[in-house]
Amino acid sequence: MTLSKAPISSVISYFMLTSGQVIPLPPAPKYLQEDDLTLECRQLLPSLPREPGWIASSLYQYQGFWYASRQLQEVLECQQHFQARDSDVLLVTTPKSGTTWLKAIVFAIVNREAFPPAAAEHHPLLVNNPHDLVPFLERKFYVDKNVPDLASLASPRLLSTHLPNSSLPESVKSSACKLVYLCRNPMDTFVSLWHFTNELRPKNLGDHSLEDSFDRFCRGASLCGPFWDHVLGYWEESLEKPQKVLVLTYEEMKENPNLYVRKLAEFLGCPFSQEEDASGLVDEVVKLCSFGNLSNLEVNKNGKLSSGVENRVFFRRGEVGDWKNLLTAEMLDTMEKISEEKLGKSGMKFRVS
Ligand code: PAP
Repeated sequence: MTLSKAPISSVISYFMLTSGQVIPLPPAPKYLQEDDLTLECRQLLPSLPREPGWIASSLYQYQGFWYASRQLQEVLECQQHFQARDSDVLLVTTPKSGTTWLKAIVFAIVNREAFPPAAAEHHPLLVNNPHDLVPFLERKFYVDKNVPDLASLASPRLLSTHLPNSSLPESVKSSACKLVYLCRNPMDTFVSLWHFTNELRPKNLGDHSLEDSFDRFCRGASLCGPFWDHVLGYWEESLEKPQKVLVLTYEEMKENPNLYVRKLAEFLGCPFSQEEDASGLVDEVVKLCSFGNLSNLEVNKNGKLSSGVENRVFFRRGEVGDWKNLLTAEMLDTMEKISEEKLGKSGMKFRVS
């Protein structure tokens, strides 16, 4: 085919080579499409503070936190339509804090009777990415007729969100639903986010510079940032309502996963019985959900989410302290100062290495 003769339409994007030849680009994956926003969202965007995006073109600040335009539309929709039930469990994270791992663990805990973790070959986690088993509140459930509505899910529902505490839908605050909040030290969260967003950016844009991304993360202009305000909101809520909100850190879960699997089961009202514990069920949950196990499954190596994101990008190294391979002593110092300033008085602390 002669590339320069390719027909041009408004639907397909084209790329012009230096030779003057024009080649069609494959359609952008769903998570990069920004042209199908609701009228409400399009009208709101121009009034919001704006920063360059990490994956899509821009981030917008809404109720104090930063979102890409598609994500913002989903936030608006779930704030307007989501009806929490008393029996709901919400898994809450800032992006790259261990969402995928938490989803797997809690799914395995609450479904352990129907799907015993040891019955390995029949477990849903072996053939589904955890994001497909625990849906986000802020997804296109309310407008996309191809996606089942959250209201059609049977109770008790297991759901997730990246929303900050102050922006949760009213019904979450007024119902007796439970929230598990998992966070991770800001250095590893930032490094994981930097790798993740570079994977998802259109390849022709190249990688984000580490320094510029670091500066933006520290200023709060990152996906669902400011990171520290996100953490503080849930930390304070957990002190006020310990029966409703449980705060865990990635670092403590990595150090002693069995302990936190037990804690999670207790908090969710389904503690492991002595017999279950003695039979090794807690160990089985930990093993099933381990980085080594999940990251090696076919579905997580080659599958894709409906948003077009490849499952493999949710599994990189899964370690505490990987930031040491990338961040300078000065960057660490900057992060520590911000953490002290924002969280110091609250009592919330991260283990750094
Ligand atoms: P999300 O918020 O976009 O869903 P999330 O799952 O929070 O992403 O972040 C992925 C991180 O969790 C990755 O960290 P890394 O970049 O530092 O490696 C990923 O490797 C890690 N992760 C994924 N699954 C597990 C797991 N089973 N155990 C421990 N860490 C995991």
